[in-house]
Amino acid sequence: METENIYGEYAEALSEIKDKITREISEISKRYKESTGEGIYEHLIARIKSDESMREKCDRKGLPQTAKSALIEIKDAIGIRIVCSFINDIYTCVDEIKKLDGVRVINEKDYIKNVKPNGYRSLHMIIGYKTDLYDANGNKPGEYFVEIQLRTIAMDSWASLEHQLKYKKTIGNQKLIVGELKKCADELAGCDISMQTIRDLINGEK
Ligand code: 0O2
Repeated sequence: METENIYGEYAEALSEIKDKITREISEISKRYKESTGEGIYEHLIARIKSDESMREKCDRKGLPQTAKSALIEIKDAIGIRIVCSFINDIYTCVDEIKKLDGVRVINEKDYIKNVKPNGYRSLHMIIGYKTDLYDANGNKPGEYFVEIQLRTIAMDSWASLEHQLKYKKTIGNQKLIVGELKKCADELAGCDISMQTIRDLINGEK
């Protein structure tokens, strides 16, 4: 028997909203490029959390596997990752996203200022996004949630490698590996700061 996708009748709306907000963010970057010559980010990836991952997340959080859990309780069915060249661009991007029509900030976690103990750096934002479509609470206009992660290229490479390594079965040396990963994260963070300084010097900012 074929099981229905956890997002059920809302699957199409999710995809529409993902594309719409992606377009709006890329418009912001285009505008910046027109006025400053540089885009606000290097690249952006948008995804809908897979049915399997969402069901697993519902289980992990002790929630029933329903569209309501997936779209109301869990707020990262739509995920957008914005990878910026420089640290300051992350904060500019955040400010611009907050100004978009229909956006409401639900929460913001700054793991750049408050680095996770393993060295993970990134800025996470959950936003509510108003739409003419029905949401899983039965409201129209409805509200869908989007998780936005913003990182520099260096933070992104570290997170991708750390994510890969986490799933590798390691026999021993766990402590050493964790320590080395943290060292890499801190060294990369140092490079991010230097690159920002170089850019500011070139642009004549203090
Ligand atoms: P995926 O497949 O990446 O989407 P919650 O989202 O409620 O389960 P929490 O802790 O409140 O958990 O969320 P938080 O801290 O905002 O982190 C959520 C996402 O950030 C994770 O998604 C990862 O993508 C990323 N992340 C957080 N910490 C780390 C880390 O130490 N290393 C790496 N590589 N990524 C991290 P998921 O849920 O793992 O799934």
